[in-house]
Amino acid sequence: MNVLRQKWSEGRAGIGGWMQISDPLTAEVMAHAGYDAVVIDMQHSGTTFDTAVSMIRAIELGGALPVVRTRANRADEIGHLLDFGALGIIAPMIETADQAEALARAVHYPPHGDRSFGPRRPALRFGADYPAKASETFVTFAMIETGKGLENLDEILAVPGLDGVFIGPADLSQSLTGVPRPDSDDPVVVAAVRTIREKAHAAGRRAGIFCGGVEFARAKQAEGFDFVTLTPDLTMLAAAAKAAVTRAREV
Ligand code: 3PY
Ligand code: MG
Repeated sequence: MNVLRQKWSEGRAGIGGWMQISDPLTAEVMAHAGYDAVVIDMQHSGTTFDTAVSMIRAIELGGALPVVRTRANRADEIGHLLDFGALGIIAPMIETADQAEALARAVHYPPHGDRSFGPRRPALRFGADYPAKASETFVTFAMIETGKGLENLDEILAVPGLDGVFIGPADLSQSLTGVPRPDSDDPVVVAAVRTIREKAHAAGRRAGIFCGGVEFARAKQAEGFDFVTLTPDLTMLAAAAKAAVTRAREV
């Protein structure tokens, strides 16, 4: 079973890593750290398709679920990533039910969608009957990260074929308050984040959220979020490097 579904069936949240560094070895290191899933962020990194595929393999090797936050809500990119082993898709900037429907159609084979047949890596791993069980193997999230997405949330949540919604707090905060702040404590953003979680759960869907820091992630988990992603790799590298240099200069 997809490890995120496994966690949810146990009433627990999935913990994700977030990768902006475009490198397979780093992906393997991240996966070995013990995250349930590691998300390759293709929207805001330099990660190309070929590198993403190598990172997907490395994440599998490290024992975590390979998930991709795609550059856009595009069926060709999404199908291609599923064909090469992504077991989770997070599509950015979903603002309407039509866009959510396009996402659902991109991930599922007919009759529930339009995914074109050619599962190069999943066929190796899941066997000849992969097409019949494909939809069970991956999870799909529509990102809610604008005021418009929030306005249309009820219609988006009513679209079949998606596991849930995933909040992009920086874009959401930018859209609602004019300032892009992850982990925002602005009351307008806090209320929107709560509304998205509550509505997702009322609709029988999962709620995930990007977190800049671990304390924010702990708080969101305690509130009932089903999937939280922790500090991005690049941010952790920058903080660790800076702390080491600062300490070394103290002599
Ligand atoms: C956001 O916070 O807007 C995201 O998309 C997370 O990277
Ligand atoms: Mg965003």
